Amino acid sequence: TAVAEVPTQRSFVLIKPDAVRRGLVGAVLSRFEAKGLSVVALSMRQVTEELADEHYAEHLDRPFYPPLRRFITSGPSVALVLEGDEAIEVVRSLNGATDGRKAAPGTIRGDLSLSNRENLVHGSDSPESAAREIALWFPELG
Ligand code: RTP
Ligand code: MG
Repeated sequence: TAVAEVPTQRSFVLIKPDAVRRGLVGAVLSRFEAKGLSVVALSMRQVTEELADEHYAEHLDRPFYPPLRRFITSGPSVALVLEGDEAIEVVRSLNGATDGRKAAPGTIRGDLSLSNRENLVHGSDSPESAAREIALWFPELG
């Protein structure tokens, strides 16, 4: 029987304004690179309210969205596209659970965040989300 191929994927990652403010861009990026993921694109961005609303379209009606939008537009972020075997799931496992207080030690959020909002990093949650987010943030990669 044939063994399923491991898919090479691209994931969209955002190193959020709290990480930039805290001087943790290098520490966060190092974890992804040390894992073996490749940087395909990298750009510092000041997220506008319009971009925030597109990026977080699925959360627009949530009660936590207004403070999330204030946070994500509060200073520059670093946008990345990372590539590697099963990159989407690998990035999310490196990121850890959403709430930094509950995220496992050894993960980026578990080691470096104490917040359910200011949790340092975003990673695409599915191949469909990755395609949508990469097209939104890096249309030149399309
Ligand atoms: P992300 O999208 O940033 O990778 O994080 P995630 O999948 O782990 O979490 P998600 O549910 O997509 O939430 C997006 C971001 O919104 C903030 N958040 N605040 N209850 C709250 O106050 C709350 N819940 C989520 C976090 O910044 C989260 O990463
Ligand atoms: Mg999410």
